[in-house]
Amino acid sequence: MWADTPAAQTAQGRVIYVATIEPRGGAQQDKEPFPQAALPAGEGYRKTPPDGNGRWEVVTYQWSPGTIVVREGEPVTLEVVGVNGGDMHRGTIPGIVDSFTVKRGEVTRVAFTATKPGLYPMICTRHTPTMPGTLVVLPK
Ligand SMILES: [Cu+2]
Repeated sequence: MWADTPAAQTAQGRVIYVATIEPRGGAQQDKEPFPQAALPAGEGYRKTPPDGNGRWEVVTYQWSPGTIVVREGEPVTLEVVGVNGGDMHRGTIPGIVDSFTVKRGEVTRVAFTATKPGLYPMICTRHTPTMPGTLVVLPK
């Protein structure tokens, strides 16, 4: 079983530690009224109306850190731990990494060597539009 998990992929080069996180806020309706305006569409935002106790909440999802810097030609491994944001994230870095899955409580290792300098989005296709990170590939 262990051999089949993503974490079994061998780390190569520099290891960069990343987490999926879920910033969360809320208030009591009587002190801070629930904002009625809808948030932009997509699973990347979640706003919960006041519950029986008058408590309302807002949640979003992020990669932490949101900006990752590597060098052209440098072998790196992202070691991504699923902390929050639901049970699972579906990641992609178009042009660099086709897809990877991050599950809560597990580490997914994403090994790559970027060969072209530039800015690449690191997207979670489940939590759009709020979960884009940026992979910065510096020229050699
Ligand atoms: Cu996500």
